[in-house]
Amino acid sequence: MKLYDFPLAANAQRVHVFMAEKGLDLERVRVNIRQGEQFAEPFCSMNPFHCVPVLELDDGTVIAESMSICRYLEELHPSPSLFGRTPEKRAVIDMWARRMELDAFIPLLHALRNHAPMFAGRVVPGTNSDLPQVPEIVTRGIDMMQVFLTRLEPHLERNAFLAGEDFSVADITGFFTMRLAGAVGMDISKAFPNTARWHADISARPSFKL
Ligand SMILES: N[C@@H](CCC(=O)N[C@@H](CS)C(=O)NCC(=O)O)C(=O)O
Repeated sequence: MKLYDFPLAANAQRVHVFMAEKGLDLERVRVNIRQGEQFAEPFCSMNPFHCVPVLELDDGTVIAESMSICRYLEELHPSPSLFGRTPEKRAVIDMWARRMELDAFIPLLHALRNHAPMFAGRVVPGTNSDLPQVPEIVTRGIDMMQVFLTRLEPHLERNAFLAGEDFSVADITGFFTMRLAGAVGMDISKAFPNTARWHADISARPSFKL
C-alpha cells in the first residue's frame, strides 16, 4: 500500500493527522504539486483529477479523496475510532464532518484559491487554466464562514469537540478549516471564544505537529 502525497498539501495533511492519531505509518511517494508532477505520468493516469492524496492498494486499487482514504484506514485499524463506533456516534460525526467540509472548508478553500497569488491560473484544484481569480468568491467564502461560526460557537460552549466528548475526524477537517480562515485574513479569537478554545485544544495534540 502506498500513499501518494505532498507534505504541504492540506488534504494530504488531513490524512497525515488521521494516521498520526492512529499511530499508522505508510510508504509514501512524494508528488510535487508545485512543480506540476500531478499532471505527469504515472500519477496522471492513476488520478485523472490530478490531486493528492491518493492511496494505491497492493492489488492496484486507487483511492483518491482524503476522507475516503481515512474511512478505508479506519476499517483496517478501528482503534482508536475516529469515525465512531456506534450507529448514533457514526451519524453525529458524519453530520459534523459534512457541515465542516461543505459549509466552511470548501467555501474557504475556494476563497484562498481566488485570493493568494500562488493560485493564479490554478483556481480549480488539479487544473492549469486561464480562469481568473474572482474577488467575490473570496468575500463569499468569508461570509459563509461567518455564518458557520455563528452557528458553531454555542455548540462549542457545551461540547469539548465537534461531535461531542470525543475527538473525531470532524475535528481534523475543523483544524484545516481554521487554518484556511487565517490564510484569508479572518481572526476568530475575540468574536468566537468557544471556537478559539476548541481550536487551541485540538492544535495542542501531537498529531497536529506537522
Ligand atoms: N477533495 C479532495 C481534494 C484534493 C485536493 O484538492 N488536493 C490538492 C492539494 S490540497 C491538490 O492536489 N491540488 C493539486 C492542484 O491544484 O494542482 C480530497 O479531499 O482529497
